[in-house]
Amino acid sequence: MQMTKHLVTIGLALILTSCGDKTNKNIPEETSNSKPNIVIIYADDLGYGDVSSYGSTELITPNIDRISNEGIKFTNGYATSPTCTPSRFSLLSGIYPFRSQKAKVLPGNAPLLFEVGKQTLPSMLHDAGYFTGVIGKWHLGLGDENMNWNGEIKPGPREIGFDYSYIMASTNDRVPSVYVKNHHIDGLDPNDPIEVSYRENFEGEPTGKENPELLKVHPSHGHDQSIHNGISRIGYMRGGKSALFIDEDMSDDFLKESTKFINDHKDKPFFLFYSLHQPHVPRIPHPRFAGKSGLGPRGDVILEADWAVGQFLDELDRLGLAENTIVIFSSDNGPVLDDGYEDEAITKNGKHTPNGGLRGGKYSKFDAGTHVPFMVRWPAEIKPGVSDALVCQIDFTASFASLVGQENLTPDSENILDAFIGKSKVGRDNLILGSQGITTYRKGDYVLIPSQKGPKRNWVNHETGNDINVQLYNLKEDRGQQNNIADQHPELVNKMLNEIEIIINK
Ligand code: NG6
Ligand code: CA
Repeated sequence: MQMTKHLVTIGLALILTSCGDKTNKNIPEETSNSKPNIVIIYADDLGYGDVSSYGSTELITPNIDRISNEGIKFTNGYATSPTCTPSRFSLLSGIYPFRSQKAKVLPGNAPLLFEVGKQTLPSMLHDAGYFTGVIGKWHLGLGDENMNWNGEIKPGPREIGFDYSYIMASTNDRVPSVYVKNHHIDGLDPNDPIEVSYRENFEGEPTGKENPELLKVHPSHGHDQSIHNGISRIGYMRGGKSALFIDEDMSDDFLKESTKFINDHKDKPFFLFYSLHQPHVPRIPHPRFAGKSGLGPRGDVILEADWAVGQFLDELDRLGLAENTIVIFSSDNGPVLDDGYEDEAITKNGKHTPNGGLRGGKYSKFDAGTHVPFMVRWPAEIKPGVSDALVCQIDFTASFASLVGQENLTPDSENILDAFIGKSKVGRDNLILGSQGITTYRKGDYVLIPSQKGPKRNWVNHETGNDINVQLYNLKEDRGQQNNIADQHPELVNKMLNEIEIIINK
């Protein structure tokens, strides 16, 4: 009798727990396990040519290669923008970055970029019964006009559809140098509050500009404000000592959180946005990886990221989840060598070609700004192969909505699920790239760069793509964008210019 009563109590407790868990509300119990888990592993500034399955011979990335070899390797995969914030914004919102004036590289104290209440990739998956999480780099703003770093930090990821978040507040080169777990700075001591400013320094605090003797890595441009862990950053901060991250440990911190996440949620469908910080500056590998690549810290942190990807894939295997988990690997924008620190990225680069023979790089209108490694693995459904279909990160929302039986409510995401899972060789018909003024237009094999005044080279010595003459390239015949064929195809140029207007005014 006693025993029965005990079992009833446990049973009731289980029922109550699952009723209280709103993440599972829309799907019947028996189908919940058949939905595939979805993981997006997102690198920061990794180029098309930085991955060995995409042709790199100087840097070997066996673990990232595993994803492309066991899934579909896309040769025409794109981020929407040659910088981070706009690309991440459109990946999560299904909105082209040019539609938002605020979707540009954000300072570390910017408010949340999203309009709360609108459908996003995580909110759509949450509604489909997924447990949704983001771990790693965020760089999409936090809070509103009442932002208090020492209090409850919201709105943020939790308000746009993530059930769990463990994020770097901004970038590894911008203050505050802390992680935010759900609504609070992780590890913050209330007796040592943190102060953050992008206008002026706090009295008595050293800066990279005034105290270069305190630095272990020196800035080459910018990055000369507050110093933490021997590295000066963009912006000023003071206090919060117990919460400050250690750059050398960041990769392990995010890996640990990500493996914990899949362990904690293995019994239900989950969506994880595992957002790596490598190889963005400052490039500070764990000592295990320092010197391993022979290409300096940029190469070392790529090997460190590749190792973390391998550990994560092994954990999926160990948990028996690999078969029915979609794993996507891509990057938020193209590569750059010197992005603000003297870290030997140029001097030790040797024969390595981070842009894989594409023209330009990070910040550029030329192809390498947005044309990135892009691979999708799903052992249960995908037959390994290579696809030339035009695919973009903005399409995850509509494509996965169709997979999980939800309606896509976002304006610019397209359902190209069949292309993502290798059932079709056809992806998008066309794609607008860039944010705000830096718009280019890809259609089939052609890419059009409208007339744009401005310098030919930027502060990192990349070609910007600016030209007063309109540019048209056929990427299939001219991968490196060497022959501007606009003069030979005036009708096509006009047609494409008109199509841009139609999409912009949609
Ligand atoms: C630039 C930074 C660069 C990087 C970039 C954003 C300077 C001089 N340069 O302004 O180091 O932080 O912004 O990169 O400050 S992204 O990948 O996050 O978009
Ligand atoms: Ca980036």
